[in-house]
Amino acid sequence: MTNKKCGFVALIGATNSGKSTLLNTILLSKVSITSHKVQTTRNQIKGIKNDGDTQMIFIDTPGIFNPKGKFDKAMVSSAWSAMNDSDAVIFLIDATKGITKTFDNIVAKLKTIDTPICLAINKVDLVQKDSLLKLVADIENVAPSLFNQIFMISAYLNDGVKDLIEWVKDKMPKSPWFFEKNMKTDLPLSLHLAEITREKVYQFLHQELPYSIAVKTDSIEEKNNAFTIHQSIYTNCENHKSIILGNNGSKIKMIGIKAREEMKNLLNKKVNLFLMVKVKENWRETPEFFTDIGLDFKK
Ligand SMILES: Nc1nc2c(ncn2[C@@H]2O[C@H](COP(=O)(O)OP(=O)(O)OP(=O)(O)O)[C@@H](O)[C@H]2O)c(=O)[nH]1
Ligand SMILES: [Mg+2]
Repeated sequence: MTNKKCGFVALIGATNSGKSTLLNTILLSKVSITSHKVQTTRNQIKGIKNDGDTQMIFIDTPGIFNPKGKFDKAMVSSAWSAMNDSDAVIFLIDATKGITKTFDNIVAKLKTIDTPICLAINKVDLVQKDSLLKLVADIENVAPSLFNQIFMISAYLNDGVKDLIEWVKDKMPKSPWFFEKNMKTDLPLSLHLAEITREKVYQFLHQELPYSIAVKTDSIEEKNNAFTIHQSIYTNCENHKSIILGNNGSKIKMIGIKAREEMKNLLNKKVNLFLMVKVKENWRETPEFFTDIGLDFKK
């Protein structure tokens, strides 16, 4: 008889609450991109954590927000589907934001599932203890007995995360492992590399621009102990294209340097990276931009 346990854990929360940061902290490795801008994660990103006989498959999801267009809707429904298919749910909230409209929306959905749910109040490094205690009391008022347990964590500082992992471990069902022992993620390499570049674009660009950006890996070639990678950065309009390029190409150059550095660490080989900026006005309505990252395109 096997003692193996294995299950799926959905990380659910408002955009910017720190879900991707938490995933990377749990894995002690960067798998999911993060940024201080909203709507960074666009699809489900799996991170695999093994502890003894237990395999925990954490699913980072797009943040919950009020979706408008087709692409937004596909992102949010991908988060809800992760929640529905999981063996345990971690609901992450930002301690500095408290109880918001999104909190109420998520609580309403959580009430419809039977899965064990814990609440992780994140970014506790940014708030006073008094206000935290009040927040917990308020939450217990609005959602009595919904949460199996409440944790106070700082995903960024890796504070309180160990106890959270123990909670998850305890909730995993008996099952053979789904992934090999040394796998950290099932993210295809081409997508992983595109995400790295998207993160760097976010770092270097003005607030509203990220929304209009998509990155695709066009080719990956390994030769003479080095990788040659070609990628396209898509944007909605010519104006945004010039912003991404910067004066004399200064911005795209910085994006390339930073992305290449991270790719080199991931691949452990020299990397030659070629970035092209392209305008595709309606990429948020184009099926391949959904399916490439595993989102459902609905007509
Ligand atoms: N001070 C502090 N900042 C944090 C903490 N956790 C996350 N952050 C920051 O919060 C911002 C958002 O983090 P992400 O991990 O990208 O948030 P997310 O929930 O994945 O966001 P979406 O993908 O847009 O839904 C980043 O700037 C993080 O560095 C924390 O514990 N403390
Ligand atoms: Mg994220």
